[in-house]
Amino acid sequence: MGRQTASGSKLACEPALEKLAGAMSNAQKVVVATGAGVSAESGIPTFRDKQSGLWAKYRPEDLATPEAFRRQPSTVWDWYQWRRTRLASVNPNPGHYALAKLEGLLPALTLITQNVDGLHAAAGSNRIIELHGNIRRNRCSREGIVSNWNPVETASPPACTRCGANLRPDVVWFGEGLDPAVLDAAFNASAQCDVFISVGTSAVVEPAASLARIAMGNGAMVAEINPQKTPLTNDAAIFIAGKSGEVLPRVLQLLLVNLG
Ligand code: BV8
Repeated sequence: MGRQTASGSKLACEPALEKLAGAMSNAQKVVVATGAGVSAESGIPTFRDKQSGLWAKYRPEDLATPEAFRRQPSTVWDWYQWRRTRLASVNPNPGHYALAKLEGLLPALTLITQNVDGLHAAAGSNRIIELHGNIRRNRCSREGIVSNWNPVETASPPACTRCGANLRPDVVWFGEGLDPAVLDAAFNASAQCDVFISVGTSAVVEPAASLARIAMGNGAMVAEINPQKTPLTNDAAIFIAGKSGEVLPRVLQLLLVNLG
């Protein structure tokens, strides 16, 4: 299957979009795997973007670790509070909404996300595998019991009301294993799909980056939507160079035509 590269312009990427929509309408199972780029048009900087303000001097990968939380619990907690508070003024974008509608159109569509911002659920997606947890939840760092984030909580970090240990964000940090059940679900969905679409991810962080390879290894057609090329691009059957908030609504339009 010849690989098609398309530039961001609507006309130029149209053939690739039609090919992708055609494959999706004939597929038994579709997986869409998203990264931080899908939330970029909602105003949330990606991990590749430079951080701003107080956090400009930090790299996310230096803060999102158990060691950083052990060493500086208050600094790490405050970084998450900054990210959470920013979420209050952020909405899903057309890319999130298009994925929620695609889920309604394609019963066997599974959404796997690396994002922890909860915007896919906010846009109406239901069948979501959150690989790296969700920033809107906390968990006790000793008991592991999950609770919702309480915006009015001021302690940094708060103590568990049961055992007194620090609460932590309910996310997976670098160097931590993913929830085995979540990872199994993601591996199974990727291994069983006919079409795998990687959207808005630099395809670097593992084990998320391996999902496309698993799909490819099982004969799925792999497509990528990203303004930039990534380590996946050269192996993808279709590469659409564009923003998810523009490309995904177009894929939805074409699929609606195909499915009549
Ligand atoms: C694990 C939650 C093993 C937290 C995240 C050394 C030491 C320790 C581990 C490692 C190591 N070397 C490698 C590893 C493995 C490590 C890893 O992969 N490191 C990378 C840096 C090489 N992985 C792990 O540690 C994982 N765990 O391996 O465990 C283990 C097993 C058992 C027991 C113990 C240990 C855990 C990884 C999860 C880390 N947590 N998030 C939080 O958010 O605070 S990762 C975080 O970064 C995100 O969730 C996301 O996954 C990742 C960022 O990647 P992207 O989403 O792709 O975003 P990025 O900014 O990179 O790219 C954005 C893309 O969007 C770009 O391509 C851009 O072009 C594009 N874009 C921009 N605008 C748009 C767009 N696309 C479309 N439309 C647009 N408008």
